Amino acid sequence: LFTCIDHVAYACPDADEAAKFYIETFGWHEIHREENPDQGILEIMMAPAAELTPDMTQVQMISPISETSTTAKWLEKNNGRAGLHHMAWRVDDIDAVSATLRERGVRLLYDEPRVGTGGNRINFMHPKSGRGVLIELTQYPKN
Ligand code: CMX
Ligand code: CO
Repeated sequence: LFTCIDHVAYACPDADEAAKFYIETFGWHEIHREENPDQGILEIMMAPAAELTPDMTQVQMISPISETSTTAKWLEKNNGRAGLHHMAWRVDDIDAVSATLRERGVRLLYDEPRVGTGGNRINFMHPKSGRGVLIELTQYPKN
């Protein structure tokens, strides 16, 4: 059911600046960027190669674009310090995975998946269910 770690997310006040650092210092590539008003963030997907290959793990740079976003709250609680924020597992069928996880007592944040990066369907396991780690589930659009 789980394919791979789709991305690890880094929350910071300025995702653009963080992406620039990865490009200039590590030679990474910007794969995708978008503003997600539902999540209140700017997100930039970075990868070690210019083309995303199946199963490649990305780094997602996120920064708040709204003061009320959960990412703004997270940064505030972290005294403005950037750091690792969540990891995301790529899944084939988020509805089936969610149902199984719920059966097993895992707390998911949303009743139904919401729209994430590139139109993916996403949900999150609460950090209390993820042993202290916020875990995202992400399903790519089926073509
Ligand atoms: N990683 C680990 N633990 C976290 C956490 C994180 N990113 N964010 C919060 N927590 C912990 C807190 O430390 C706190 O623990 P204690 O109760 O032990 O102190 C607890 O969770 C509650 O935290 P809070 O600061 O009171 O925050 P909220 O309950 O208001 O919100 C959460 C927490 C997870 C529900 C909220 O951040 C959320 O809805 N996240 C999902 C959406 C999201 O992260 N969007 C950005 C990324 C979008 C994307 O990747 O596409
Ligand atoms: Co994410």
